[in-house]
Amino acid sequence: MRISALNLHSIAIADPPLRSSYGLHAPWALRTIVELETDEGIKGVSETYGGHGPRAALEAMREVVVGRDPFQLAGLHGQIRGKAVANGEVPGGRSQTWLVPGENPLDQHNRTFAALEIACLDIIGKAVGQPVCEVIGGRARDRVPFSAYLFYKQAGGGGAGQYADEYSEVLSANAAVRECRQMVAQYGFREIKLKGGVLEPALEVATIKALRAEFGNDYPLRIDPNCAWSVDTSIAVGEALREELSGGGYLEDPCPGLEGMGEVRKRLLSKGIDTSLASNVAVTQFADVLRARDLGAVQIVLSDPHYWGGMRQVQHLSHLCEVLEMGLSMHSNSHLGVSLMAMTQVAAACPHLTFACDTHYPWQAEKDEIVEGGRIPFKNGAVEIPNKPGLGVTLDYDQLARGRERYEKITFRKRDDEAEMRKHVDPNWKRVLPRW
Ligand code: GKR
Ligand code: MG
Repeated sequence: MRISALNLHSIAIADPPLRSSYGLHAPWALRTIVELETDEGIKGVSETYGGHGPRAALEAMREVVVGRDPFQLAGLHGQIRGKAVANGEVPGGRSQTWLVPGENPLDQHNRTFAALEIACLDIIGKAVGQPVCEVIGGRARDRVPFSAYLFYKQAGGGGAGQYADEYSEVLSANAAVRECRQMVAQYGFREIKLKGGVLEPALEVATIKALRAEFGNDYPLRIDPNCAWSVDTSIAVGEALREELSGGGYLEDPCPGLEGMGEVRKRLLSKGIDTSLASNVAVTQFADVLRARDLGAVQIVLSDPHYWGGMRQVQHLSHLCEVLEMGLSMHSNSHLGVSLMAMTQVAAACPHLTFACDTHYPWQAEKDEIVEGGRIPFKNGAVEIPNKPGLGVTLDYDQLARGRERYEKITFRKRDDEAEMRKHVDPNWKRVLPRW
C-alpha cells in the first residue's frame, strides 16, 4: 500500500474566553485536520495544531510522505527529522515556559511527524480491521477516564457572539464550583483539574478548598498555574493545600524551570508535605525526564501524542516513567473529536497511565464537531474504545467545510493569548513569570 495524497484542512472552531497565565483564549481556536489517502482506497485522519506554522511544516514534508508505505513509520520519522535538520531546525530544547504548545518553533518535526504517524496508524488499523490501540501493542483498558478541566473565564461563549455561553463568567471560587458541578453532571468526570495562574494565589487556594468541600475526597484535585508562581509562593500554596492535593492529586508546573520545581519539592518534603509535582511545561522531551528525576523536580510527567512525537513515543514515555518510578498523565489543548480519539487510543495502550487525562473537549461546541455522528460521548467521565477499526472516527465533510469557511473568514493565523488579553481585558497586560 502507498500513500497517494496528503490533504490538509485548516479549520477554526469556537473557543470561549478561557484564562490562564498565557492570557486569554481568542474567540476561535485553530486546528489542522490531516488526511492521508492511499492507493488501496483507505484513508487515515489526524488532528493537530492550527494556523500558519504547523500547516507550513506539514506542507514542507509533502514529497517525503506521498508515495510512502504507511506501515514504515520508523523510516518516515527518519526522513522528516533529516529534512527538518537540513532546513535548519535544531532538534530538542523546547521548553514551553513562554509559548503555548503549538507555537513553539523549536522541535517542530516531532509535532509534524506525530500528525502523520497518527493518520498512518488510522490507515493501518483500517487495513488490518483493528482499533489503533490494538495495532500499537494492545489495550490495557477499554475505557479511558478524563478529568474535569476547569478554567477561570470571562463572560461569553466562543466565536464572535453566535455561540452559547454554557458556563458564564467564572472569576471566583463559587463560580468555579458551579462550573465544576455542571461539568461533572454532564460528563461524569471523577478527577478535577483547575487551570490557575489567573487570580491572586489566595483566591485560587480558596477555589481548590471550595472544590474539596463540595466534591469530597473521592475526586482527586490538581492545580496548574503554568509557572505563574515564584518558588516561595509555590511552597506557600503547597502548604495551604497539603490535604487537598494529596490522594491522587498534584501540583502542576507551579513555577518556571526544573531547578525551581526541585527546590519547591525539597522544601515541601522538609516540612513533611509529600505533594507530587507534575509538568508539561518543563518536561517536554525525553532528556528532560531524566533531569527532572535527578533534581527530584517532577514526579508525574504529562504526555501528549501531539507534541511528544506521536502515539508510539507516548508509549515509550510511559515505559520510561514506569522504570524511573514516575507517574504519567496526559496534557491537552483546545481540540475536536479526532484528537480526542487519538488521545483515547494511545492512553488505552499505556498500562502505566493511571491518572485521568486532561481534555478541553467540554469547551468546544457541538456544532463545530467534524466527525460523523457528532460529539464523542463520555460515560462516567470516560471515553470507550469503539468497536471500529483505526481511530474509530470518520470525517463529516460538510462539517469540515464549515470549519474551513470559518478559518477563511477570520484573519489571525497564530494563537496569541497575550494579545487577546490586551484586546478584551486589560490594555496593559503582559505575561510576567513568575507573577506572584
Ligand atoms: O488552553 O490555555 C490553555 C492551556 O493553558 C494550555 O495552553 C496548556 O498547554 O492546558 C495546558 C497545560 O496544561 O499547561
Ligand atoms: Mg499544564
